[in-house]
Amino acid sequence: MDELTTLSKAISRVLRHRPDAAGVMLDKEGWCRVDELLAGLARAGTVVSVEQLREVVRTSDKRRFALSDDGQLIRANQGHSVQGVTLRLPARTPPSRLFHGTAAASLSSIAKQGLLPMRRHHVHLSPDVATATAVGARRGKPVILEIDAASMHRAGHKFMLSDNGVWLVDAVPPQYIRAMPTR
Ligand code: HQG
Repeated sequence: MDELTTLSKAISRVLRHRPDAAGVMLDKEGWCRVDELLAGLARAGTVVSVEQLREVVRTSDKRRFALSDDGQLIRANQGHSVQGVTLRLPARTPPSRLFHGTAAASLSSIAKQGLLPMRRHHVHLSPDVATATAVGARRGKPVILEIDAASMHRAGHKFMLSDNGVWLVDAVPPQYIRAMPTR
């Protein structure tokens, strides 16, 4: 793994899951002071310069992080599990179909329960099959689920779009999920 990826993972962990591990506080929308984050990471054994941090933000393939306009604050755009952070994203009308990549081993449980956020705050849905495939491939050979977002939306489910293009919902009931044929 290259150095920027290692740093990106360390920063993701603090900003999404474990601010306490670096001894930093996130505000209600997930923002953290950059100087506090760097000091906290250094205390925890990962020394990162402001320039490296900016490079991580700039080069993140999924635009995982956002810096405030003045550069003083940073947050993860989505993916949180930490208590007390609520992204205030507006409700949006989704495209008629969305996709979710998962592992074959999860299918029977998903068929019964639908998609649940598991340890995160939301279920993450992708706008295209290629992205869903990459997400699912993190767990081995991916299985792609097609989500009938139009029907869900009509039924009153709230959809939000993160700043980096991930669609977020509280859950997806089984009746809106269809497994796509594997290619
Ligand atoms: C599965 C990455 C059994 C779900 C990606 C997934 C994404 C169930 C896993 C972001 C289930 C949760 C999120 C049920 C859901 N029974 N399994 N009822 N409901 N699952 O990592 O969507 O690189 O929390 O299918 O790109 O895989 O980190 O969610 O396999 O955007 O920036 O439970 O993480 O972004 O896993 O990935 P995750 P995800 P980063």
